[in-house]
Amino acid sequence: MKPQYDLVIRGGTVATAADLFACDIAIAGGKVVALGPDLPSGTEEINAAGLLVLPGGIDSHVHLDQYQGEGIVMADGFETGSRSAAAGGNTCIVPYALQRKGQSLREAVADYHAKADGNSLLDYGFHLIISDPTAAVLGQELPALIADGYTSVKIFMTYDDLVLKDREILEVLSIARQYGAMVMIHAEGYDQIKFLTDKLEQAGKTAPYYHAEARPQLVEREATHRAIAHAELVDVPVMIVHVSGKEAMEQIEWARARGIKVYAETCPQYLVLTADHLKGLNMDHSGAKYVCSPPPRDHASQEAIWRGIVNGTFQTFSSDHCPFRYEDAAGKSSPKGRTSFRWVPNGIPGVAARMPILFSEGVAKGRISLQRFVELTSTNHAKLFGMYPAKGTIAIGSDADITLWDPDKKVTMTQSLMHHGSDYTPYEGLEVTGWPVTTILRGEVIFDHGHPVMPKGFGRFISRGLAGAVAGAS
Ligand code: DUC
Ligand code: ZN
Ligand code: ZN
Repeated sequence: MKPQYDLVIRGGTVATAADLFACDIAIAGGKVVALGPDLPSGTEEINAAGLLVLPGGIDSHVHLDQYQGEGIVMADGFETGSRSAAAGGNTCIVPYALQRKGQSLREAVADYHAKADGNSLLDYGFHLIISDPTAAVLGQELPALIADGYTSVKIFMTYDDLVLKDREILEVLSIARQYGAMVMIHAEGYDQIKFLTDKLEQAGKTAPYYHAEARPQLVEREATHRAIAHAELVDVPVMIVHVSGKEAMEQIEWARARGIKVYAETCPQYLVLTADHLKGLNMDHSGAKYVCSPPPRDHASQEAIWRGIVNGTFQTFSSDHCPFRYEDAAGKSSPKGRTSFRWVPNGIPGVAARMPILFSEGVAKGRISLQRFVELTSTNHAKLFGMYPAKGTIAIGSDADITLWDPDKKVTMTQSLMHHGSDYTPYEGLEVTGWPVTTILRGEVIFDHGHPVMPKGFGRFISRGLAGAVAGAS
């Protein structure tokens, strides 16, 4: 008899954000078409006995091929970045299309399409980074782009090339409110950072570690509060990204208690790294490998972040993959970067490490349920960024984006497993339990047992809808 389906995944344990059940999954035309026991045969069959069958990971905070200033080159474009994401169990990423000052937003989006086109192994959308909110950007380009499926925007409260004034933030928020876009906010205050950086440099404190001292939690707390107050004034939901510790969390929890709609994201670096990593070996330049913003904090902050992961303060867990090479004049070791932490490019790779770290530290250690893991790594990203239920779940009619996960596999994280363009991983040597073994996008195996299977370019651009509701967020 002719097989009824393209692919049947048999004998696994399926986890969604809501349920955990044993069943087979039948796939046809890239979609899930049947769920149940003992399904008829498929042209291809995968035996998933002993494995978890999860919605493919969605990482909604990834930087690829993004301009970082003269002479600095990001270590991943769409080919290596999406391959690394697939190695880590992801089927969809949402990188940024960065508007440079003076540039039209449309032009920025066209540039990033050209970078991604034919290169991405995974499906992808784009968040817009607005650095120059001119009248034309706010009045025409942004509304038109939101209508075209670029339904989220990131804005920055720091960085010379990106920082927006408070008035500009308010203007972006009010356009987002009018057209229904989600605004992600990088909440660290520009002037406080500049002030502290100048003082540290004057005192001769230029090693990478002082990056952390130039951006203490207070700086993040102040900006988080200001961002929330702006959101309250305009009456629009916002998402505070890469929350690093207790002080920013308290602002978010305070706002939620007042009925302000604030979503929050955290990342693996705030669970397994601390500022001590920035000290390197005796305060040498190797600390630059861990320079990211906000910086990793201390053990008490890690515990606070866990509390927020468990109790629902956080809706998403993303990598903030922002990769540079270490032994490279165009990366962490630029001649200028060696003179002061001020010039070390901010960001670390993590798109392949994100899911294994949360699974191991969260699920395997009994801190969170498998359903919460799925919510944090996939479902809520799809809901908040307008891709649900095509993405982010396993249900009849959804895209067959599936990760087969070995919950018992013990792995020592190491550079060669990351498949990224950086020459290091900040998680080198970390022992984890649980690892993605097969990544399936729209019914096709794209990465299997450590190897890419599909060629680059298999991924498609996703025009996204507006944000949907997320359980647990006020
Ligand atoms: N902000 C990010 O979101 N990513 C990397 C660097 C940064 O400052
Ligand atoms: Zn940021
Ligand atoms: Zn980022």
